[in-house]
Amino acid sequence: EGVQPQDYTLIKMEVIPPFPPKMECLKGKRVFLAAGTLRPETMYGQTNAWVLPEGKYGAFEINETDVFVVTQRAALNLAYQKLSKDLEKPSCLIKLTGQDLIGLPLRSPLSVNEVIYALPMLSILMDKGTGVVTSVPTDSPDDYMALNDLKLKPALRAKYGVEEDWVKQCELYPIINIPEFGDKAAEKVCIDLKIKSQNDKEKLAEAKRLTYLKGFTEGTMLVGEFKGRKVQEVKPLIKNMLLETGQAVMYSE
Ligand code: A2H
Repeated sequence: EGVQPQDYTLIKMEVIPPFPPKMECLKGKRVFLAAGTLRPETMYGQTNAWVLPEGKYGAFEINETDVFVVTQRAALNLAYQKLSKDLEKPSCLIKLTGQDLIGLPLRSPLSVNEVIYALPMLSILMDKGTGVVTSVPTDSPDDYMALNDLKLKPALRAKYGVEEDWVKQCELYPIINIPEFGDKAAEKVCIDLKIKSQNDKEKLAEAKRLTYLKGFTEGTMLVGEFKGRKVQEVKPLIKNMLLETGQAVMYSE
């Protein structure tokens, strides 16, 4: 881990009941995949969630009603940050793998799609954030390439039991304009840099660097209540709106 603390906004992506048999013991609880993001202003463009298929997750009680699906490591950090039913200690109701989560239907704040699905991403790090990521393929090169892989490769879908419909509904919905890169910055940069797949680590790092900086300094919102305003200006406003409405919590590590 780095020396600098990282402050993530955790987006509460609610699992829509009924739960699958594996998760039956969670019946009656509000269960969320909690996705760590540094770009809360992009949540309008969410198309799906990402999990690591072989990753180890758990369903942890945050309070009397809410359960977060995250890594054990994140649950421990959350407990130290007073986000646990028990004092300074995670309360795990059930262990799950990423594979168990694939295909779960979710309702996520600000997303245009009413229902989105959890899908596999192979580059997820289990020692960063919560191990759950929300996908915004218009503005995140990693998300764009992981989705592109699933769209183009039936064998990859078959391997992880991904239905074509879960991927087909992930249409790129423009949310931010960047003068140099247009309305779908991640797509443009991935094409320009000729990135082949989600495993193309070096080029993806360059794509991220380009879009992350420009998105923040030069981006303008195309949707939502802050349409027409600069990303830099509205990012804290959107973050606070999500926090105040209980649709997100802060998490640092
Ligand atoms: B970001 P940093 Cl639109 N493994 O959110 C891999 N990636 C992870 C992760 C994990 N365990 N936890 C979080 N992330 C992703 C939105 C977004 C993000 C956009 C554009 C860029 C971007 C939608 N996905 O990040 O290493 C999350 O994706 C570019 C850096 O802590 C999170 O923000 O700096 C970001 O990486 C955190 O990365």
